[in-house]
Amino acid sequence: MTKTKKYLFVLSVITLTFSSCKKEKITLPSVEEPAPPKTRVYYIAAVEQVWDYAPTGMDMFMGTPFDMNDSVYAVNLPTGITPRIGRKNIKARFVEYTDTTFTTPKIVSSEWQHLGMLGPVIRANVGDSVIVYFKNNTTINTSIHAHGLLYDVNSEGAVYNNGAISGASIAPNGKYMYKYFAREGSGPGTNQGSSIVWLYHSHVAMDESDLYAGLMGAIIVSKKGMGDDNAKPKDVDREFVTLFMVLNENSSSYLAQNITAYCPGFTNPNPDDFAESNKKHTINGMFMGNLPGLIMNKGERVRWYILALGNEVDLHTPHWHGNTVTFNGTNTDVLELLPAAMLTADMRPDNVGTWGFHCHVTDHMLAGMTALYKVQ
Ligand SMILES: [Cu+2]
Repeated sequence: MTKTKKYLFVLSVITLTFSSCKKEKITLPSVEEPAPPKTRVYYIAAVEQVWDYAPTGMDMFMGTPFDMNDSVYAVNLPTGITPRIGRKNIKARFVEYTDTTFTTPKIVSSEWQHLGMLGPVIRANVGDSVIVYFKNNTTINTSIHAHGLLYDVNSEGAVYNNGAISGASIAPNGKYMYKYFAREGSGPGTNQGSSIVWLYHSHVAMDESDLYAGLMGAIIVSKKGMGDDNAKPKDVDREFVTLFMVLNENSSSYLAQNITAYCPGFTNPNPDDFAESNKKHTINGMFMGNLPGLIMNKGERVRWYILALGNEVDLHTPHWHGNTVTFNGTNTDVLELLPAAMLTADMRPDNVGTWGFHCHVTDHMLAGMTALYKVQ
């Protein structure tokens, strides 16, 4: 190596070392590109099944067998003066499948076991399109009506004088493709966090008998840049969706079928005989502490999406024991719900244990609108 070459070599090494040192010292804010807009495809069928409101056969909230009050709603009395349908009912639910053949249901992961009766969560980032391939595998007319997302009248999925020529009411065995777009207004507003929740449900009959059959679910929309590739909010570790509703089986499309199936010894059925016992006070279609899967770790960033549907009895005050939530910049442990309310609250659980999560309306609590959640 000549003297000059040696000099240049040393100089370049110094320069490289210096520049790499310089690079280390400067910490630029990480600029993350928002996930590119996607078309998210779901295959959802409405299916009939026998639903059990309390599969353990116990009042898990109290840790006891059904008491006198629980029995009104939970125990089947097939004959006698006061027949009761009990905890099992024929219902319709939205179930997610793997493709348009609607033969293989998608496996519900452990973190979403708590959805209970609810259909699959439909997700989008603002700017995404959503396509739902829908099949009606029930014996009643059904639809999907989405809140919050942008749709044209033929993807509105609702029966009324709206000029729809398709999509409003899908007959048994019918198929339909619903198309949506997550516009700015579908995502969180300036006072909201990185994601918000919307309802979707069947919207065929004005008395909502198709909805009372059990056809409902949640949509989660993340802010542009705040949702990951799967549209899950990046600043949240765990999400829960809970829907509070007095599922009145007297208002369901399947009332007559349920009377025939579960009270065969009862002639001249009069729905009034079931007026109270058919009001199932549920969280995600489960009562008396039977909802599984509300499990989280201490210190996680937990987001609760809280929904309600139903009638004038459906004013609920979900209450968490043991931990608090932040809702619209306010700390609380009780939220206020009215039918079709859609709220998003954040929890940073700091209190380990198994805690109550229930509606604080006394009558509803007594009727079993209760669950347990676990911080581990
Ligand atoms: Cu309530």
